[in-house]
Amino acid sequence: MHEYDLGKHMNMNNTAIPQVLITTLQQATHVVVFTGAGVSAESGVPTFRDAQTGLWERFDAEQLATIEAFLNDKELVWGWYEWRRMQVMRAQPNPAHLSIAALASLVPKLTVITQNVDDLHERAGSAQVLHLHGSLLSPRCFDCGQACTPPIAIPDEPAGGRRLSPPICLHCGGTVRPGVVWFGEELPVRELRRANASAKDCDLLFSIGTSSLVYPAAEIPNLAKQAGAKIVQINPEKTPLDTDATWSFRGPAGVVLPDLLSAAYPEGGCAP
Ligand code: BJW
Ligand code: ZN
Repeated sequence: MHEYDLGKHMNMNNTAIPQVLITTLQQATHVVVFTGAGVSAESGVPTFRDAQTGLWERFDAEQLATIEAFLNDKELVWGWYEWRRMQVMRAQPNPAHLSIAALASLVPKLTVITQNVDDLHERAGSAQVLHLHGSLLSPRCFDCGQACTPPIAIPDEPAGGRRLSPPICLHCGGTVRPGVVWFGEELPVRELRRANASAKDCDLLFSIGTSSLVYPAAEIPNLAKQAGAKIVQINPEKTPLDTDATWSFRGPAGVVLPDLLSAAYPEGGCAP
């Protein structure tokens, strides 16, 4: 693994981009971008596990992100997810999301796979994003699975602790639940199958802003590597993927990605 080396190939924002990576990107036929919560951190959406700012620093995952938690206290869980949906609705895509969207027109084929439950990739312009962990914006009935239009906006609660009754399903009278994938739940089969197939097919995979701790999503970069792809990681912190990444950039995605694109595509890259 090569950590990026300040002092070589410096560009506008002082990220060192190795020439071999630039060439690999320029020659790639299928690029996969695999993202986690860190890609939305610069939009003000909290990550899960970051010290001080991560959601799990302040909230207990087991009391909120499992089926058992929902069945135990629906108002607590629904209120927490509505608070987070409001945060996402107020957030805007950042230069990392915009760079990923721009990459689609710079490489022959791009597949975007995200663990994120926000819609910031889509709002930046990415199409056909594979959401492995669902979406805050797609609630559905707990009992019959019927999709439900998200309720209208509610005022934000700074503590994120406001209890709210979940809506009732118009189809069967059941309770509406957040459209996310909780611990112990199966990932959406179609998305996971497509994500795994893309990983096995690509020649370059970017793993951006994920702690690489949650499975089966965390296997995706390894699937790509086993199939011969090169792996680029962008994350300010160390992760378990460090040993398998070909290049690791220890920095914020909103800085490193625009630098990488302007180094690889000086005339056609995005300048978000
Ligand atoms: C920046 C940055 C900047 C900051 N720029 N970077 C194998 C081994 C062990 C356990 C398991 C296993 N297989 C399955 C399991 C169990 C479990 C699991 O993985 N547990 C581990 C935690 C131990 N997995 C599951 O339960 C999954 N389901 C499953 O396996 O089902 C099996 C089944 C099959 C058939 C039938 C039935 C069942 C489901 C996992 C669902 C995960 N759900 C969550 C919550 C979603 C709802 C919600 O939003 O509340 O998804 S958990 C949470 O973690 C969320 C995320 O998508 C996921 C990943 O987190 P992510 O994105 O990596 O965020 P962080 O916070 O961890 O990291 C952020 C990173 O960004 C950090 O590294 C920062 O440094 C970095 N960063 N600023 C770039 N500016
Ligand atoms: Zn229903």
